[in-house]
Amino acid sequence: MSDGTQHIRDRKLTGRPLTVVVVPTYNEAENLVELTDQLFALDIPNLMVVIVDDGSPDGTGVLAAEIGKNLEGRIHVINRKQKLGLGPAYVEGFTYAIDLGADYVVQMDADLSHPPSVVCDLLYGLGNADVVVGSRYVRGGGADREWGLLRRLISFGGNWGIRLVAGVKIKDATGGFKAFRRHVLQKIEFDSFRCNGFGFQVEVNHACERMGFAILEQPYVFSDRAKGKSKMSLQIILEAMWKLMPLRLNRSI
Ligand SMILES: Nc1nc2c(ncn2[C@@H]2O[C@H](COP(=O)(O)OP(=O)(O)OP(=O)(O)O)[C@@H](O)[C@H]2O)c(=O)[nH]1
Ligand SMILES: [Mg+2]
Repeated sequence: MSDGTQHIRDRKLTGRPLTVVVVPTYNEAENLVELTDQLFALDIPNLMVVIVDDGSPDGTGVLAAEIGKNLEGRIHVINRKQKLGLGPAYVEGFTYAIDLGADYVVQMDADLSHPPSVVCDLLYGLGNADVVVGSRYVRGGGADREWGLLRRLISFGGNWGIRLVAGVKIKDATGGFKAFRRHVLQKIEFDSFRCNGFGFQVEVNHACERMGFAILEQPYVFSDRAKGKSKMSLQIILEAMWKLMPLRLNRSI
């Protein structure tokens, strides 16, 4: 696979910013082709995708490299040896994206719960903000249309509880669909983060608020994964509740 320098050269020639989408994966082979097809069909001129795979037994990492062969260095694959969690995977992917020279970095799940078409809206929002957070809980956003009332209440209540525990103002504190200007990721001190699971998303939001970055919430409608299995577990939920508590002490809201 090419190292992607062609696109960096293109940027120097055209002056177009480089957008890098970082996607952590664990056993997402069933979703990867659809995801990358949809992303590269978007009207984003200088786009690269970084897949951070944790040694998926279903061959996601190998598949990602295969897909990349036809895409002239637009897909980069970071192969980690074992499942080490969402948070560290993102930190590695963000660092890689910055090293590639990304002007804008997008983060999203591989399971198509985050609609690729909304990536354009997130990037558009960066015209007026440092960080744009995809949000299910602002006007125009929402959860999967198939969800019943109980599931909606659990999801909304969980997010509300976490916001309270961590002292985060962003309405969708737990989601992992966001776009950042380069300088934001360069300034966040990821070494101080404690969560490996979805609590990582809350830590990022907390850091962005505390550092005074301009933050916008962009509505989107979340869809349940159609293929593959969720990696959510009770352990990850408990980790978030337990490790996020001290965050509130670091700020007043
Ligand atoms: N590299 C890496 N990726 C992970 C790990 N755990 C989850 N992921 C990926 O992170 C994204 C979110 O994981 P999901 O299993 O969809 O979890 P979720 O979206 O919080 O929960 P659901 O709503 O149940 O799907 C997906 O792209 C996963 O493949 C991990 O340990 N390492
Ligand atoms: Mg998911």
